[in-house]
Amino acid sequence: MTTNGRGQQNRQESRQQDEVDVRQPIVAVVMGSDSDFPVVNGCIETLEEFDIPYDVRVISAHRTPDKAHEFASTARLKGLKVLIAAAGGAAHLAGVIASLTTLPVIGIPIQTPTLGGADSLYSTVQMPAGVPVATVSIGKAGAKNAALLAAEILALSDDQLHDRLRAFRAGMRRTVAEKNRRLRDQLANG
Ligand code: C2R
Repeated sequence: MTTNGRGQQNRQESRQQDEVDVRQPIVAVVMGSDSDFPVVNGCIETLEEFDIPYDVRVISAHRTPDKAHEFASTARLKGLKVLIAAAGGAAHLAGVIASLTTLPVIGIPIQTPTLGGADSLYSTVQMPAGVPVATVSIGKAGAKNAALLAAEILALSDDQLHDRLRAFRAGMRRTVAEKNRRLRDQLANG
């Protein structure tokens, strides 16, 4: 599966249905199985929200080691800037990818029915010194934060993206202020 990012909702709405995003992907999102997709989708939606061109694919370090090797070792040459890898259980995908590239790698630990995702978290985060994987939290919050962290890395050299991140934070502040106001009104009015 390969897909390019299509931008914020208002941008999407202003685009024609058949308009193709031909920009070079700068973020790659890989997952160990399509069963991870319901969680990883939150990451993809956030990349879209920030208008970051991305590529998505299923690759497994365990089940398709040759593909994982080929993907990671050519990622930089292909113009990718940040790699995001989601996996569950014995989640070696992010670590293996990180071992084959100097691009920043962000790991998303996927929740598991047996151990709740602690297995995925530990096997993603506990990298030996020398090969970092920036590991986010288990599940949907982590998936969203992986995209935000990628955006923050890219915004170091992209002022427009930085502006979008600042606007996102301002929106969050307004939402929290509104929640605070509503709760206090509710409590004051019994
Ligand atoms: P299936 O649903 O296909 O059986 O996969 C996937 O990320 C998924 O969460 C079950 C789980 O296996 C994980 N998986 C890994 C790796 N490859 C697949 N952890 C890997 O290479 O690390």
